[in-house]
Amino acid sequence: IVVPPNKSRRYKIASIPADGIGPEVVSAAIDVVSKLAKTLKTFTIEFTHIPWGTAYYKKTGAYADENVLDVLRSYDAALFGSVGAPDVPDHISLWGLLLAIRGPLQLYANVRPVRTFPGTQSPLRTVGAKGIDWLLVRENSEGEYAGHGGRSHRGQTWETATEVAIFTYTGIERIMRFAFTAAQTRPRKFLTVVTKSNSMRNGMVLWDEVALKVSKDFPDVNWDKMLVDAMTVRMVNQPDSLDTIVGTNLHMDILSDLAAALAGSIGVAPSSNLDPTRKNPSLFEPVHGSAFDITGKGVANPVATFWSAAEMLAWLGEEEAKEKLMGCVERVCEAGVLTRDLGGTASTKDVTKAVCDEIEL
Ligand code: GGG
Repeated sequence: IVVPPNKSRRYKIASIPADGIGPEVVSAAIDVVSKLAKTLKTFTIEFTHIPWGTAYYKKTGAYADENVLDVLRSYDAALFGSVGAPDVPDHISLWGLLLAIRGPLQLYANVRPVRTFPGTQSPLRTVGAKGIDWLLVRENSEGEYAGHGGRSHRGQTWETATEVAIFTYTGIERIMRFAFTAAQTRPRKFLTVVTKSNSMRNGMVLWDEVALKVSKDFPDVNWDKMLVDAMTVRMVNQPDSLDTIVGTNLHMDILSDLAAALAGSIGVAPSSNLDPTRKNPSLFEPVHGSAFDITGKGVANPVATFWSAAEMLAWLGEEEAKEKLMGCVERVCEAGVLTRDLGGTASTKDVTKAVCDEIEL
C-alpha cells in the first residue's frame, strides 16, 4: 500500500524492544534506519525507548503502563522486539503486552510476507522449488485470540475451560477486503482463503460465505480455498501454487511460522500489525519470539527486524527508503554475511555493520 509521505517527513517512533533477543534486534534496526535517514536526507526519524516487557512487569506488576494506548497514540508507529520469558507463563506475557495492544488499537491486519533471500536456501529445494515468495495475511483482532472464555470448578476432575473463538461479519469482511486488495497488487493476483469449515460449522462457514461475497468485487483476482490441515501439505508439496494467503488469527499464527521456516528461517520473517484506517499508529515486529536460548550471545538474526522497519517506513510513506534498505539487506545476504540460522557464522553486529556499510555506498 503506497501512501505519500506526510508533509513534515519527521517521524516519531515508539521503540519497544521488550524481552529476550528483542533488544538486540531492535537496537540493530535503529542503527540501520538511522544510517538510512542520515544518508538519504529526505526524512528524519526519532526513536523513543519504552521499557515495557518482562523486566518492567517484575518491577511494577504490569507489562505496560495503564495508558498504553494513549502512549502509543502519541507516536507515528511502534517498532517492537519480542515478548516472553522462561519464568513467566506465556499467556501472562503475551496478554500483558502484545495482545493488549493489537486488539484495542484495532490493528486488525497482520501482514507477514515471506521470501527466500538471495544467497540463502529454502528447504523446499528438495521438492524443486527455487524459493518462496508469499504474502500471508492474518486476521489480528478476533477469532481464537479474542480472549473470550473462562474456567470453572478449578482443582476438580470436572474442571472445565472454554476458549471461545469470536468471528464477526465486520471483522471477516474487513480482513477479506484487505487480503483481496493485497492480492490485487501482486503480479500473480491469486489468493488462497484458509479455514476449517468442515469441522467448525459456524464461524468458519461464515468465513467461506464472506470470502465468496467479497470476491465478487475483485473479478481480477483468482482465488481458492483450503482447509488448514490440507494447506500445510500444499505449502510443503506445491509451494509454487500459492501467492497471497488469508486466514484466522490462530491459523495464520501457525502457518506463518511454517512459511518462514520453509522460506529459509524464521529469523528473516517480518510482520506489520496495521490499522488500515490509519486512525491508530501501526506496530511492526519480527515474527520470531524472544528466543531465550540465544539471548545475549550476539547471534540473533536482525534481518526480520530490518524488514519490519522497512515495512514501517513504507507504511509512513517512505517507499524509497524501504526499497533502499531491502536492496542493501539482499546484497548483504547474497555476499554471504549470514547468521547461523541461515547457515552462516556472522554475528548480529556483523550483519548490522554490513547493511550500514552498504547503505553508505
Ligand atoms: N515478535 C513477536 C513476538 O514477540 N511473538 C511472541 C508470540 O508469542 N506471539 C504470538 C502472536 O504473534 O500472536
